[in-house]
Amino acid sequence: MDRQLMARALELAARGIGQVSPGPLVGTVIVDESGEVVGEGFYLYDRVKHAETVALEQAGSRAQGATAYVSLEPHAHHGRTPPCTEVLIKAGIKRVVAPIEDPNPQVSGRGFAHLREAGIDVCVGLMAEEASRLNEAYIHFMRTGRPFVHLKMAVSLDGKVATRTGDSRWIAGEEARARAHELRHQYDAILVGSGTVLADDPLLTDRSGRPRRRPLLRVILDDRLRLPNDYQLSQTAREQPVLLFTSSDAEPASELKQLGVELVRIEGGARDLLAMMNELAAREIQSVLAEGGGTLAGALMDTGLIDKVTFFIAPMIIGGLNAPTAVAGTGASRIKDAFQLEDIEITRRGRDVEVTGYPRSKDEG
Ligand code: AOF
Repeated sequence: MDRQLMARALELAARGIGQVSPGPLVGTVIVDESGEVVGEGFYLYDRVKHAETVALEQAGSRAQGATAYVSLEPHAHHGRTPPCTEVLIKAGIKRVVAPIEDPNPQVSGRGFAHLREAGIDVCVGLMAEEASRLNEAYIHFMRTGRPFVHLKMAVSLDGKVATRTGDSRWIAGEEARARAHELRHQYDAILVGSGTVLADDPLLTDRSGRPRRRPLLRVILDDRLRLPNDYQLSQTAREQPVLLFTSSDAEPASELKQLGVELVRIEGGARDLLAMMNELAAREIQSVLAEGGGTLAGALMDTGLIDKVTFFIAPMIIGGLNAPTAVAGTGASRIKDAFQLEDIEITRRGRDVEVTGYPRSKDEG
């Protein structure tokens, strides 16, 4: 029973996808003493109200003596809202079931302590893995102060991302490409290297059709400032933000600026990806979907900045020694140094196979 209700709280939390960053996804279910669900709620950043408050308002007086299933530790500090712990205590909640602590240093552990001090029975740990996964970007952002970086690539069986002439449309089939748009919806920013932009002239928008709080920030790493003015990204920069990182201070910048492209100079360019991530974090970008190409993927990999990986593998062999592969950079010198994945999920996407996983030893520093 507890598990089913926590699963429901997580499901409610997920309704906030695209609308909570830089905050967490939170869902709440209130169940009265007879076992009836009397309130449900989830968090949306712009609604301000926290999940617990939404659910308690629905429950009204029926919250007296009830159990609250909350997908994240209720916060005990004054943020944009009064502490949720106080709201739960005042409503007469008798028991709180929550999977994990809130990694926000202003909260972590204090929410549970506050509830216990008020005599509430607090049960922690149920579905902790699922709850951590759901909020992986928030947790990473809170702990490291850097955005969560998910590398997504589409490759052939022989690991190529294009032919020797640069043709890449399409390696992944329709289902895999639809899935890629689902992924875009979950992220605050999309990141690509200028090589990919020059080759594909992409739009890089979220076409999931679902609501987002902030537009998907389109981030280009363009060391030599090669983005042409007449490309889709430059031409649509007024409607949807484009942020270009470059190490160049060349002249064409002024025209791109006029088109609405925001330029940020980082001295080291691709060699200083950390500076780029810090700049994104300063803009409250909690998560980044990196979509290649191989040079960017290699640089991210060599710098240890990848937190999650999704490869769509298409059943085709492109061949050619000079056809680009998914990950360039320096790479591993020995197999034992290769980037190993764990917690792997393998899913069929039409005729393609999706492999998603996490780096084996994650640098949380
Ligand atoms: C909860 N329930 O629904 C949410 C929580 O002031 P805010 O609204 O921006 O939120 C500040 C912090 O409150 C946020 O970083 C996180 O620690 C917690 N969010 N807590 O109990 C909720 N959204």
